[in-house]
Amino acid sequence: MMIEQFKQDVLSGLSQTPKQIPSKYFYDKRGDELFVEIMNMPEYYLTRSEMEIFQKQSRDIISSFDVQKGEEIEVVELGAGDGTKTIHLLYELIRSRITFKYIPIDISSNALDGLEHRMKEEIPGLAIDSLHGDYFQMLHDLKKSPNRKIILFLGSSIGNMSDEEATLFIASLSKNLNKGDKIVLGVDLIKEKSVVLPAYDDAAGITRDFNLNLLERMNRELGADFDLDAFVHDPEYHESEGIAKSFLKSTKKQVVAIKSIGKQFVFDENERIHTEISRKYNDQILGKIIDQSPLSVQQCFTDQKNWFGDYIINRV
Ligand code: AVI
Repeated sequence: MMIEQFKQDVLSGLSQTPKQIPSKYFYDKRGDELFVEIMNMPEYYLTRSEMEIFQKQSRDIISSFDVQKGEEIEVVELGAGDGTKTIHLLYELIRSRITFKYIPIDISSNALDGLEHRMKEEIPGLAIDSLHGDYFQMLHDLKKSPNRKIILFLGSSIGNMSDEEATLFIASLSKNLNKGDKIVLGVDLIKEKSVVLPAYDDAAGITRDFNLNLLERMNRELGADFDLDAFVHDPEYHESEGIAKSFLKSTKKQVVAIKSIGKQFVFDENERIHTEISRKYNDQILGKIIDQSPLSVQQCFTDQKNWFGDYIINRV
């Protein structure tokens, strides 16, 4: 099923001008490993900046939740990752004697198993209920619970959506929330090119490998014959637009065959495949996205350099 979708997306993406492939296909086993390396690179400030916010401001973040005495809440994390930021928030909830359940949701059951194991080890007695599946389906099921929910969507994950996709995502999210629920939305903030571009064009070439892995994946899974030496990683960022974009650029005129699709694709010299956008935000851009939904921004926590923001958003 998954492979059929992959074939369809590659066929339609490479038949378009300009050519494109959805960035979700970066994340096979190798892609997941490379992304962990990316998060540890000196140039990739995003993870460190958001970590600083959770390390230093978890108490204030919790105050913003406005939990009443005796109230029980549910902390629901979308795309839970490794939980290294969230754990600071959970520790602080315990310190504040707030009764809560932690509910990570992910489409990867592997990721969830690892997270649940680690969290239980770090926080004995933690009430954790991990849910495997589609975010919106799971949130829909959770909507019946009488407890107020805090939804965590961290790590600038929303940045990999176009503004139209983000608007739809936020609208679907808000439909599955009750009045009084809150969202903690982690976004990378618009800033100068000299900071942003190196995060997507690191000196060690890890991001290049991450991007090129998409071609390797198509070779492996779709029987394509991409020559990895004939494509280069080609990232760009314009501060006025606030979107980092990654491309794979063909260094020569060439024809690539994809066996399982039964098609050949012609690449001109310097023709590019658009593989990813990483949208950077400010108050106005976020405002436009939540404008048409029953949500309002309460406040924003930023790191000391003002590079990353965790917005507290209310379902009104
Ligand atoms: C997962 N996502 C938020 C990362 C980002 O910064 O857009 C993916 C990434 N792509 C290249 N480097 C990191």
